[in-house]
Amino acid sequence: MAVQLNYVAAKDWKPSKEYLITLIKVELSETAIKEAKGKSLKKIFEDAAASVAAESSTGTWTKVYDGEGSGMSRAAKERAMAFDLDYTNHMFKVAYPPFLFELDNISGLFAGIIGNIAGMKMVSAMRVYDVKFPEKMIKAFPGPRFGVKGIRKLLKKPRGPLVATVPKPKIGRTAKEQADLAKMLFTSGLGTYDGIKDDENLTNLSFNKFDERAKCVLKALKAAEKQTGKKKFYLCNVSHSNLEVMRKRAKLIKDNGGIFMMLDVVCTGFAAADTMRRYNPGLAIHAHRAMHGFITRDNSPGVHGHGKLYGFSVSMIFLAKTFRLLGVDTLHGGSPLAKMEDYGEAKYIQQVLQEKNLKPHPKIPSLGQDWYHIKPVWMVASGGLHPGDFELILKELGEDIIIQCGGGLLGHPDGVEAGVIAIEQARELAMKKIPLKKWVEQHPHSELAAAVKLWGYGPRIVY
Ligand code: RUB
Ligand code: CA
Repeated sequence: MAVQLNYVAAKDWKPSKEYLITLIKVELSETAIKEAKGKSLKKIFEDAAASVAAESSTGTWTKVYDGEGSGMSRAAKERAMAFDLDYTNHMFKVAYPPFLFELDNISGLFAGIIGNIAGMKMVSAMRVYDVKFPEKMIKAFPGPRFGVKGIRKLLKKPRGPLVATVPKPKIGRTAKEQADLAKMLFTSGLGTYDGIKDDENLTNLSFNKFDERAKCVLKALKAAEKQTGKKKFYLCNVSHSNLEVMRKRAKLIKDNGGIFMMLDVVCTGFAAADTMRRYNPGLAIHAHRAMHGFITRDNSPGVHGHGKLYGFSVSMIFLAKTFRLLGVDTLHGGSPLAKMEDYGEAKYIQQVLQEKNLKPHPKIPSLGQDWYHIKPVWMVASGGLHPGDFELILKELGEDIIIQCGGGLLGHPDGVEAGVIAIEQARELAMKKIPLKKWVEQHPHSELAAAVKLWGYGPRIVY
Protein backbone atom coordinates (compact mmCIF):
# COMPACT_ATOMS: atom_id res chain seq x y z
CA MET A 1 0.00 0.00 0.00
CA ALA A 2 1.62 3.22 -1.16
CA VAL A 3 0.64 5.87 1.34
CA GLN A 4 0.85 9.54 0.63
CA LEU A 5 1.48 11.14 3.97
CA ASN A 6 1.20 14.62 2.65
CA TYR A 7 -2.57 14.11 2.61
CA VAL A 8 -2.54 14.53 6.40
CA ALA A 9 -2.35 18.13 7.55
CA ALA A 10 0.03 19.43 10.21
CA LYS A 11 -1.28 19.10 13.76
CA ASP A 12 -3.07 22.45 14.25
CA TRP A 13 -3.98 23.09 10.63
CA LYS A 14 -7.53 24.36 10.05
CA PRO A 15 -9.17 24.76 6.66
CA SER A 16 -10.59 28.12 5.56
CA LYS A 17 -14.38 28.54 5.25
CA GLU A 18 -14.21 27.75 1.56
CA TYR A 19 -13.51 24.07 2.15
CA LEU A 20 -16.09 21.30 2.21
CA ILE A 21 -15.59 19.09 5.28
CA THR A 22 -16.50 15.49 6.06
CA LEU A 23 -16.35 13.71 9.42
CA ILE A 24 -15.39 10.02 9.37
CA LYS A 25 -14.50 7.17 11.70
CA VAL A 26 -12.64 4.04 10.62
CA GLU A 27 -11.66 0.67 12.04
CA LEU A 28 -8.25 -0.53 10.89
CA SER A 29 -8.42 -3.95 9.27
CA GLU A 30 -6.41 -6.97 10.37
CA THR A 31 -4.81 -6.92 6.91
CA ALA A 32 -3.68 -3.32 7.33
CA ILE A 33 -2.16 -4.10 10.70
CA LYS A 34 -0.49 -7.30 9.43
CA GLU A 35 0.86 -5.74 6.25
CA ALA A 36 2.18 -2.71 8.11
CA LYS A 37 4.66 -4.95 9.96
CA GLY A 38 6.00 -3.13 12.99
CA LYS A 39 4.35 0.23 12.24
CA SER A 40 2.63 1.80 15.24
CA LEU A 41 -1.18 1.86 15.28
CA LYS A 42 -0.93 5.64 15.28
CA LYS A 43 0.97 5.54 12.00
CA ILE A 44 -1.39 3.00 10.42
CA PHE A 45 -4.35 5.21 11.37
CA GLU A 46 -2.61 8.23 9.82
CA ASP A 47 -2.04 6.18 6.66
CA ALA A 48 -5.73 5.25 6.55
CA ALA A 49 -6.84 8.89 7.01
CA ALA A 50 -4.34 9.94 4.33
CA SER A 51 -5.64 7.25 1.97
CA VAL A 52 -9.22 8.46 2.44
CA ALA A 53 -8.20 12.05 1.66
CA ALA A 54 -6.08 10.92 -1.30
CA GLU A 55 -8.54 8.48 -2.87
CA SER A 56 -11.44 10.93 -2.52
CA SER A 57 -9.55 13.88 -4.02
CA THR A 58 -6.47 13.85 -6.22
CA GLY A 59 -4.46 10.78 -5.23
CA THR A 60 -4.33 7.10 -5.98
CA TRP A 61 -2.70 4.01 -4.51
CA THR A 62 0.69 4.39 -6.22
CA LYS A 63 3.03 7.07 -7.44
CA VAL A 64 2.13 8.01 -11.00
CA TYR A 65 3.82 9.95 -13.81
CA ASP A 66 4.27 13.53 -12.62
CA GLY A 67 6.08 15.17 -15.51
CA GLU A 68 4.85 17.77 -17.94
CA GLY A 69 1.16 17.59 -18.79
CA SER A 70 0.36 15.26 -15.89
CA GLY A 71 -1.68 17.84 -13.94
CA MET A 72 0.33 16.88 -10.90
CA SER A 73 1.17 20.39 -9.70
CA ARG A 74 -2.51 21.33 -9.59
CA ALA A 75 -3.38 17.96 -8.03
CA ALA A 76 -0.82 18.56 -5.32
CA LYS A 77 -1.92 22.13 -4.66
CA GLU A 78 -5.66 21.40 -4.57
CA ARG A 79 -5.58 18.08 -2.75
CA ALA A 80 -7.84 17.24 0.19
CA MET A 81 -6.35 17.12 3.66
CA ALA A 82 -7.19 14.84 6.57
CA PHE A 83 -7.07 16.88 9.78
CA ASP A 84 -8.19 16.88 13.43
CA LEU A 85 -7.12 13.25 13.80
CA ASP A 86 -8.53 11.59 16.94
CA TYR A 87 -6.09 8.78 17.65
CA THR A 88 -8.26 7.27 20.40
CA ASN A 89 -11.50 6.90 18.46
CA HIS A 90 -9.96 6.78 14.99
CA MET A 91 -12.05 9.69 13.82
CA PHE A 92 -10.88 12.45 11.52
CA LYS A 93 -12.10 15.18 9.22
CA VAL A 94 -11.28 15.68 5.57
CA ALA A 95 -11.17 19.16 4.03
CA TYR A 96 -11.74 19.55 0.27
CA PRO A 97 -10.97 22.77 -1.60
CA PRO A 98 -14.06 23.90 -3.59
CA PHE A 99 -12.05 23.65 -6.81
CA LEU A 100 -12.42 19.85 -6.65
CA PHE A 101 -16.15 19.82 -7.38
CA GLU A 102 -18.85 21.10 -9.66
CA LEU A 103 -20.75 23.23 -7.17
CA ASP A 104 -24.32 22.35 -8.12
CA ASN A 105 -23.80 18.61 -8.60
CA ILE A 106 -24.46 16.38 -5.57
CA SER A 107 -24.01 13.15 -7.54
CA GLY A 108 -20.59 14.28 -8.71
CA LEU A 109 -19.69 15.44 -5.21
CA PHE A 110 -20.60 12.14 -3.56
CA ALA A 111 -18.84 10.11 -6.25
CA GLY A 112 -15.76 12.03 -5.11
CA ILE A 113 -15.97 12.35 -1.35
CA ILE A 114 -17.56 8.99 -0.55
CA GLY A 115 -17.43 7.20 -3.90
CA ASN A 116 -14.54 4.80 -3.46
CA ILE A 117 -13.36 5.04 0.13
CA ALA A 118 -15.56 2.28 1.57
CA GLY A 119 -13.73 -0.27 -0.60
CA MET A 120 -10.33 0.35 0.99
CA LYS A 121 -8.65 -2.83 2.22
CA MET A 122 -6.98 -0.95 5.08
CA VAL A 123 -10.26 -0.50 6.91
CA SER A 124 -12.76 -3.06 8.15
CA ALA A 125 -15.46 -0.51 9.01
CA MET A 126 -16.22 3.13 8.30
CA ARG A 127 -18.99 5.61 9.11
CA VAL A 128 -19.41 8.99 7.51
CA TYR A 129 -21.11 11.05 10.21
CA ASP A 130 -21.49 14.38 8.53
CA VAL A 131 -20.70 16.72 5.67
CA LYS A 132 -20.43 20.51 5.93
CA PHE A 133 -21.12 22.36 2.70
CA PRO A 134 -19.30 25.63 1.97
CA GLU A 135 -21.27 28.79 1.20
CA LYS A 136 -20.56 28.59 -2.54
CA MET A 137 -22.12 25.13 -2.79
CA ILE A 138 -25.15 26.13 -0.68
CA LYS A 139 -25.68 29.08 -2.99
CA ALA A 140 -25.73 26.78 -6.03
CA PHE A 141 -29.00 25.17 -4.87
CA PRO A 142 -32.47 26.66 -4.54
CA GLY A 143 -33.41 24.65 -1.42
CA PRO A 144 -37.08 24.01 -0.57
CA ARG A 145 -39.63 25.93 -2.62
CA PHE A 146 -42.02 26.25 0.34
CA GLY A 147 -40.34 24.98 3.51
CA VAL A 148 -42.02 25.30 6.90
CA LYS A 149 -43.55 28.75 6.44
CA GLY A 150 -44.61 28.22 2.83
CA ILE A 151 -46.52 25.04 3.67
CA ARG A 152 -48.17 26.72 6.67
CA LYS A 153 -49.35 29.45 4.31
CA LEU A 154 -50.68 26.97 1.74
CA LEU A 155 -52.58 25.11 4.44
CA LYS A 156 -53.63 28.25 6.30
CA LYS A 157 -52.26 26.72 9.45
CA PRO A 158 -50.08 29.22 11.30
CA ARG A 159 -49.38 26.99 14.30
CA GLY A 160 -49.17 23.42 15.52
CA PRO A 161 -48.02 20.10 14.12
CA LEU A 162 -49.69 18.55 11.07
CA VAL A 163 -51.11 15.05 11.26
CA ALA A 164 -51.21 12.56 8.40
CA THR A 165 -52.01 8.91 7.82
CA VAL A 166 -50.56 6.33 5.52
CA PRO A 167 -53.21 3.72 4.67
CA LYS A 168 -52.68 0.27 6.17
CA PRO A 169 -52.75 -2.33 4.82
CA LYS A 170 -50.17 -0.56 2.72
CA ILE A 171 -51.33 -2.44 -0.37
CA GLY A 172 -54.91 -3.63 -0.76
CA ARG A 173 -57.28 -0.72 -1.26
CA THR A 174 -58.42 0.30 -4.73
CA ALA A 175 -58.10 3.95 -5.76
CA LYS A 176 -61.75 4.45 -4.91
CA GLU A 177 -61.35 2.78 -1.50
CA GLN A 178 -58.38 5.03 -0.74
CA ALA A 179 -60.47 8.08 -1.65
CA ASP A 180 -63.19 6.82 0.70
CA LEU A 181 -60.60 6.54 3.45
CA ALA A 182 -59.39 10.09 2.70
CA LYS A 183 -62.96 11.33 3.07
CA MET A 184 -63.32 9.53 6.39
CA LEU A 185 -60.02 10.87 7.74
CA PHE A 186 -60.78 14.42 6.68
CA THR A 187 -64.38 14.64 7.84
CA SER A 188 -64.44 12.57 11.04
CA GLY A 189 -64.46 14.24 14.45
CA LEU A 190 -64.03 17.99 14.20
CA GLY A 191 -62.79 17.78 10.62
CA THR A 192 -59.30 18.97 11.54
CA TYR A 193 -57.33 15.99 10.20
CA ASP A 194 -54.71 17.34 7.78
CA GLY A 195 -53.27 14.73 5.48
CA ILE A 196 -53.23 11.36 3.78
CA LYS A 197 -50.17 9.78 2.23
CA ASP A 198 -49.42 6.93 -0.16
CA ASP A 199 -47.21 4.23 1.28
CA GLU A 200 -43.95 3.42 -0.50
CA ASN A 201 -45.29 0.31 -2.28
CA LEU A 202 -48.19 2.19 -3.76
CA THR A 203 -47.15 3.27 -7.24
CA ASN A 204 -49.16 2.39 -10.34
CA LEU A 205 -50.63 -1.02 -9.59
CA SER A 206 -53.13 -3.07 -11.55
CA PHE A 207 -55.87 -2.62 -8.95
CA ASN A 208 -54.92 0.92 -7.95
CA LYS A 209 -53.70 3.00 -10.89
CA PHE A 210 -51.77 6.18 -10.21
CA ASP A 211 -53.94 8.44 -12.37
CA GLU A 212 -57.19 7.17 -10.99
CA ARG A 213 -55.95 7.33 -7.40
CA ALA A 214 -54.59 10.86 -7.70
CA LYS A 215 -57.83 12.08 -9.25
CA CYS A 216 -60.16 10.23 -6.82
CA VAL A 217 -58.27 11.19 -3.67
CA LEU A 218 -57.85 14.84 -4.69
CA LYS A 219 -61.57 15.01 -5.51
CA ALA A 220 -62.43 13.62 -2.07
CA LEU A 221 -59.95 16.05 -0.53
CA LYS A 222 -61.50 19.07 -2.24
CA ALA A 223 -64.97 17.98 -1.14
CA ALA A 224 -63.73 17.56 2.44
CA GLU A 225 -62.12 21.02 2.35
CA LYS A 226 -65.45 22.47 1.30
CA GLN A 227 -67.33 20.55 3.98
CA THR A 228 -64.96 21.32 6.87
CA GLY A 229 -63.60 24.71 5.84
CA LYS A 230 -60.08 23.34 6.50
CA LYS A 231 -57.21 22.88 4.05
CA LYS A 232 -56.00 19.30 3.53
CA PHE A 233 -53.08 17.66 1.78
CA TYR A 234 -52.43 14.44 -0.13
CA LEU A 235 -48.85 13.13 -0.32
CA CYS A 236 -49.25 11.38 -3.64
CA ASN A 237 -46.42 8.99 -4.51
CA VAL A 238 -44.87 9.86 -7.88
CA SER A 239 -41.75 7.69 -7.32
CA HIS A 240 -40.51 5.91 -10.45
CA SER A 241 -37.13 5.02 -11.87
CA ASN A 242 -37.96 7.05 -14.99
CA LEU A 243 -37.79 10.80 -14.39
CA GLU A 244 -40.15 11.58 -17.25
CA VAL A 245 -42.86 9.41 -15.67
CA MET A 246 -42.42 11.26 -12.38
CA ARG A 247 -42.73 14.61 -14.09
CA LYS A 248 -45.92 13.49 -15.83
CA ARG A 249 -47.32 12.31 -12.51
CA ALA A 250 -46.44 15.61 -10.85
CA LYS A 251 -48.27 17.45 -13.63
CA LEU A 252 -51.35 15.30 -13.13
CA ILE A 253 -51.35 16.15 -9.41
CA LYS A 254 -51.07 19.85 -10.22
CA ASP A 255 -53.80 19.68 -12.87
CA ASN A 256 -56.11 18.12 -10.29
CA GLY A 257 -55.49 20.81 -7.69
CA GLY A 258 -52.92 18.96 -5.55
CA ILE A 259 -50.14 20.81 -3.75
CA PHE A 260 -47.77 17.94 -2.78
CA MET A 261 -45.95 15.03 -4.36
CA MET A 262 -44.36 12.24 -2.37
CA LEU A 263 -40.92 11.19 -3.54
CA ASP A 264 -38.99 8.23 -2.17
CA VAL A 265 -35.75 10.16 -2.26
CA VAL A 266 -33.30 7.35 -1.49
CA CYS A 267 -34.79 4.87 -3.98
CA THR A 268 -35.16 7.49 -6.71
CA GLY A 269 -31.82 9.09 -5.89
CA PHE A 270 -30.11 12.46 -5.57
CA ALA A 271 -30.54 13.29 -9.26
CA ALA A 272 -34.27 12.64 -8.98
CA ALA A 273 -34.64 14.88 -5.92
CA ASP A 274 -32.68 17.66 -7.63
CA THR A 275 -34.53 17.36 -10.94
CA MET A 276 -37.97 17.11 -9.36
CA ARG A 277 -37.21 20.20 -7.25
CA ARG A 278 -35.99 22.28 -10.14
CA TYR A 279 -38.49 21.14 -12.77
CA ASN A 280 -41.92 20.54 -11.33
CA PRO A 281 -45.14 22.43 -11.77
CA GLY A 282 -45.00 24.20 -8.39
CA LEU A 283 -45.66 21.29 -6.05
CA ALA A 284 -44.16 20.83 -2.60
CA ILE A 285 -41.98 17.73 -2.17
CA HIS A 286 -42.64 15.28 0.62
CA ALA A 287 -39.51 13.14 0.97
CA HIS A 288 -40.00 9.59 2.17
CA ARG A 289 -36.74 7.75 2.89
CA ALA A 290 -37.46 4.05 2.22
CA MET A 291 -34.24 2.02 1.98
CA HIS A 292 -32.23 4.48 4.05
CA GLY A 293 -31.71 1.81 6.73
CA PHE A 294 -29.38 -0.05 4.36
CA ILE A 295 -27.26 3.09 4.21
CA THR A 296 -27.63 4.72 7.61
CA ARG A 297 -28.07 1.86 10.04
CA ASP A 298 -25.21 0.88 12.30
CA ASN A 299 -26.00 -0.96 15.48
CA SER A 300 -22.39 -1.18 16.66
CA PRO A 301 -21.07 0.59 19.78
CA GLY A 302 -19.16 2.95 17.46
CA VAL A 303 -22.33 4.59 16.14
CA HIS A 304 -21.73 7.63 18.37
CA GLY A 305 -18.02 7.82 17.64
CA HIS A 306 -16.80 5.90 20.69
CA GLY A 307 -16.41 2.14 20.64
CA LYS A 308 -15.93 -0.26 17.78
CA LEU A 309 -17.65 0.11 14.43
CA TYR A 310 -18.82 -3.06 12.72
CA GLY A 311 -19.94 -1.95 9.28
CA PHE A 312 -19.90 0.68 6.54
CA SER A 313 -22.48 3.44 6.66
CA VAL A 314 -23.41 7.06 6.14
CA SER A 315 -25.49 8.74 8.86
CA MET A 316 -29.05 10.01 8.52
CA ILE A 317 -27.68 13.44 9.50
CA PHE A 318 -25.59 13.36 6.33
CA LEU A 319 -28.64 12.41 4.22
CA ALA A 320 -30.92 14.96 5.93
CA LYS A 321 -28.48 17.78 5.13
CA THR A 322 -28.24 16.62 1.55
CA PHE A 323 -32.00 16.52 1.00
CA ARG A 324 -32.50 19.92 2.66
CA LEU A 325 -29.93 21.30 0.23
CA LEU A 326 -31.63 19.57 -2.70
CA GLY A 327 -34.86 21.28 -1.73
CA VAL A 328 -37.41 18.86 -0.30
CA ASP A 329 -40.10 20.53 1.83
CA THR A 330 -40.63 17.71 4.33
CA LEU A 331 -38.41 14.76 5.24
CA HIS A 332 -38.88 11.64 7.32
CA GLY A 333 -36.37 11.91 10.14
CA GLY A 334 -37.63 9.29 12.57
CA SER A 335 -38.80 10.25 16.04
CA PRO A 336 -37.61 9.71 19.58
CA LEU A 337 -40.12 6.86 19.79
CA ALA A 338 -40.09 5.40 16.30
CA LYS A 339 -40.02 1.70 15.43
CA MET A 340 -36.79 2.28 13.52
CA GLU A 341 -33.54 2.62 15.47
CA ASP A 342 -32.63 6.32 15.53
CA TYR A 343 -29.60 6.42 17.86
CA GLY A 344 -31.05 9.43 19.66
CA GLU A 345 -30.49 11.47 16.50
CA ALA A 346 -34.10 12.50 15.83
CA LYS A 347 -33.92 15.79 17.72
CA TYR A 348 -30.66 16.74 16.06
CA ILE A 349 -32.07 15.78 12.64
CA GLN A 350 -34.94 18.18 13.32
CA GLN A 351 -32.34 20.90 14.00
CA VAL A 352 -30.38 19.92 10.88
CA LEU A 353 -33.58 20.41 8.90
CA GLN A 354 -34.75 23.61 10.54
CA GLU A 355 -31.99 25.76 12.05
CA LYS A 356 -30.33 28.54 10.08
CA ASN A 357 -26.98 28.40 11.85
CA LEU A 358 -26.66 24.83 13.03
CA LYS A 359 -24.04 24.09 15.68
CA PRO A 360 -22.36 20.69 16.03
CA HIS A 361 -24.10 18.44 18.59
CA PRO A 362 -22.13 18.12 21.84
CA LYS A 363 -22.44 14.30 21.87
CA ILE A 364 -23.38 13.12 18.37
CA PRO A 365 -20.45 13.36 15.92
CA SER A 366 -21.36 16.32 13.70
CA LEU A 367 -20.03 19.47 12.05
CA GLY A 368 -22.83 22.10 12.08
CA GLN A 369 -23.91 24.09 9.03
CA ASP A 370 -24.74 27.65 7.98
CA TRP A 371 -27.70 27.50 5.62
CA TYR A 372 -27.80 31.03 4.19
CA HIS A 373 -30.94 31.33 1.94
CA ILE A 374 -32.02 27.67 2.33
CA LYS A 375 -35.41 27.44 4.04
CA PRO A 376 -36.26 25.18 7.00
CA VAL A 377 -37.80 21.80 6.16
CA TRP A 378 -40.64 20.02 7.99
CA MET A 379 -39.48 17.08 10.03
CA VAL A 380 -41.76 14.07 9.60
CA ALA A 381 -41.99 11.92 12.71
CA SER A 382 -43.11 8.46 11.70
CA GLY A 383 -42.84 4.75 12.25
CA GLY A 384 -44.95 2.97 14.86
CA LEU A 385 -46.40 6.18 16.31
CA HIS A 386 -49.77 6.43 18.06
CA PRO A 387 -51.68 9.08 20.03
CA GLY A 388 -49.96 8.15 23.32
CA ASP A 389 -46.68 9.46 21.80
CA PHE A 390 -47.85 12.96 20.93
CA GLU A 391 -46.93 14.72 24.16
CA LEU A 392 -43.34 13.56 24.12
CA ILE A 393 -42.83 13.99 20.38
CA LEU A 394 -44.02 17.58 20.47
CA LYS A 395 -41.94 18.33 23.53
CA GLU A 396 -38.84 16.91 21.85
CA LEU A 397 -39.31 18.02 18.27
CA GLY A 398 -41.40 21.19 18.51
CA GLU A 399 -44.39 22.27 16.43
CA ASP A 400 -42.89 22.26 12.96
CA ILE A 401 -43.44 18.56 12.50
CA ILE A 402 -45.74 16.25 10.63
CA ILE A 403 -46.79 13.36 12.83
CA GLN A 404 -47.55 10.37 10.65
CA CYS A 405 -49.66 7.63 12.18
CA GLY A 406 -50.65 4.69 9.99
CA GLY A 407 -51.28 1.72 12.27
CA GLY A 408 -51.60 4.20 15.16
CA LEU A 409 -54.83 5.52 13.66
CA LEU A 410 -56.20 2.68 11.55
CA GLY A 411 -55.59 0.16 14.34
CA HIS A 412 -57.82 1.99 16.83
CA PRO A 413 -60.00 -0.64 18.55
CA ASP A 414 -63.18 1.34 17.77
CA GLY A 415 -62.43 2.01 14.13
CA VAL A 416 -61.12 4.72 11.84
CA GLU A 417 -63.34 7.57 13.01
CA ALA A 418 -62.38 6.89 16.63
CA GLY A 419 -58.74 6.82 15.49
CA VAL A 420 -59.10 10.31 14.02
CA ILE A 421 -60.77 11.62 17.15
CA ALA A 422 -58.09 10.11 19.41
CA ILE A 423 -55.44 11.96 17.40
CA GLU A 424 -57.41 15.20 17.44
CA GLN A 425 -57.62 14.88 21.21
CA ALA A 426 -53.93 14.07 21.60
CA ARG A 427 -52.91 17.00 19.38
CA GLU A 428 -55.09 19.47 21.21
CA LEU A 429 -53.80 18.37 24.61
CA ALA A 430 -50.19 18.59 23.45
CA MET A 431 -50.76 22.08 22.02
CA LYS A 432 -52.40 23.25 25.25
CA LYS A 433 -49.66 21.54 27.25
CA ILE A 434 -52.24 19.55 29.22
CA PRO A 435 -50.62 16.34 30.53
CA LEU A 436 -52.00 13.48 28.45
CA LYS A 437 -51.94 10.85 31.18
CA LYS A 438 -53.97 12.91 33.61
CA TRP A 439 -56.56 13.80 30.97
CA VAL A 440 -56.93 10.14 30.00
CA GLU A 441 -57.49 9.19 33.65
CA GLN A 442 -60.21 11.83 33.83
CA HIS A 443 -61.78 10.76 30.51
CA PRO A 444 -61.64 6.94 30.62
CA HIS A 445 -64.34 6.55 27.94
CA SER A 446 -62.68 8.85 25.42
CA GLU A 447 -61.28 7.69 22.08
CA LEU A 448 -57.85 8.72 23.32
CA ALA A 449 -58.20 6.54 26.43
CA ALA A 450 -59.09 3.55 24.23
CA ALA A 451 -56.00 4.15 22.07
CA VAL A 452 -53.76 4.48 25.09
CA LYS A 453 -55.22 1.33 26.60
CA LEU A 454 -54.14 -0.55 23.49
CA TRP A 455 -50.77 1.06 22.77
CA GLY A 456 -49.78 2.73 26.04
CA TYR A 457 -47.56 5.82 26.25
CA GLY A 458 -44.22 6.39 24.71
CA PRO A 459 -41.66 3.97 23.39
CA ARG A 460 -42.81 0.69 21.94
CA ILE A 461 -40.58 -1.63 20.04
CA VAL A 462 -42.90 -2.48 17.20
CA TYR A 463 -40.77 -4.71 15.04
C1 RUB B 1 -45.25 4.29 8.85
C2 RUB B 1 -44.71 4.02 7.52
C3 RUB B 1 -43.42 4.63 7.15
C4 RUB B 1 -42.25 3.91 7.75
C5 RUB B 1 -40.98 4.74 7.75
O1 RUB B 1 -46.34 3.42 9.16
O2 RUB B 1 -45.29 3.34 6.72
O3 RUB B 1 -43.20 4.47 5.78
O4 RUB B 1 -42.48 3.32 8.94
O5 RUB B 1 -40.98 5.72 8.70
P1 RUB B 1 -46.86 3.30 10.67
P2 RUB B 1 -39.66 6.57 8.99
O6 RUB B 1 -47.30 4.68 11.03
O7 RUB B 1 -47.97 2.30 10.66
O8 RUB B 1 -45.69 2.84 11.49
O9 RUB B 1 -38.87 6.64 7.72
O10 RUB B 1 -40.15 7.90 9.42
O11 RUB B 1 -38.92 5.86 10.08
CA1 CA C 1 -44.24 2.66 4.89
